[in-house]
Amino acid sequence: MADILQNVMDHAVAVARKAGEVVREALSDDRKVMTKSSAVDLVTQTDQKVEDLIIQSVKEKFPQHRFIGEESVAAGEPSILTDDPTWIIDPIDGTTNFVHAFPFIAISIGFTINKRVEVGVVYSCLEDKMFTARRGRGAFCNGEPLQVSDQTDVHRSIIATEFGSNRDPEVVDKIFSSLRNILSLPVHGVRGAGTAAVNLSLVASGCVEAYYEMGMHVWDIAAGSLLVLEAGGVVMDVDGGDADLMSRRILAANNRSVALQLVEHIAPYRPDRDDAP
Ligand code: LIP
Repeated sequence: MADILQNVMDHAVAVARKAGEVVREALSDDRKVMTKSSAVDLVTQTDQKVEDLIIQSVKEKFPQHRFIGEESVAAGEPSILTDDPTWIIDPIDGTTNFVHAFPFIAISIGFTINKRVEVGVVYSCLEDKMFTARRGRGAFCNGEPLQVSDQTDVHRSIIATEFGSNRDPEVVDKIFSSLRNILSLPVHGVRGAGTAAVNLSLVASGCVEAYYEMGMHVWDIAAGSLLVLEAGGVVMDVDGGDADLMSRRILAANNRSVALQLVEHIAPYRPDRDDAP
C-alpha cells in the first residue's frame, strides 16, 4: 500500500505540473466560454483538455483505478464514490477566475481508497505552489511543511467562503444571511479566492482560519480537505456533523473551537448530493 500511495502521489504531482503548463499557456489564447448548470457555471475547452490529459495519463499508469472528474461527470459519467481506488479530479478549479484571468487557478487531484482521501495534490498554477498531502504524513507547499493557524477566537479570524454559481433567490438569501451573521460577529475579514481548492490550501497554510461553502462539488474539495487535516485542522459538515465528501457542504477550520463558533452562524441549505441518482 505504501508504495502504491507514493506512486500515486508522484504521478499526481507530475501530471498536475503538466496540466498547469497547459492552463498557463491557454491564458494567453482566446477562451471560448460555455455554461453548465446555470448561466454563471462556466466551462472552457481548456477544462476538458486538461481533464483528458490527466485521465489519459493516469489510465496508462494505473489501469485498474476509477475516476470522478468534473468534466466527465458533466458529460454524463456517474459520480459515485466506491471503495475502489479512485482519482477525483478538478482540471481547473476556479474556471471563472480562468475566464477572467483572475490570478487564482488550481488543478486539484484527490485519491481515495475505501472512500477516504489518502493523497491530495493542489497545484495553484499561477502562483507555482504545489500543495501535497498524504494521510498521516503531513501537508506541504513546495516541500515545506504546513501548519494551520493557532487562533482559537473566531473574532480574530479571517474566514473564506464563496458565492458559488446557484442564483436561486432562496439560496442567495441563505448565503447573505450567513455572511451577515459572520461579518457582524465581527471577524477580522471575509475572503474568497474563487477556488475551493485554494481556499482550503489557505486554511492549511495558516493564512485564513476557516473556509465554508455549500454547493461546491467533491472534485473541488477532495484534495484540499486532506491538506487541512494533515496541517492539523478539522473538516466537518456546516452543521458541525461529520464531513461527507459527496454532500456538497464543507466547513474546514484550523481547530474545532473556531469551526463550532461558525456553525452557530451559518444558515445551512442542502444542495442535491453529488451521488444523487
Ligand atoms: C468552483 C469552485 C468555487 C465554488 C464554485 C465552483 P470550478 O469550481 O471552486 O470556489 O464557489 O461553486 O465549484 O467550477 O471552478 O471548478
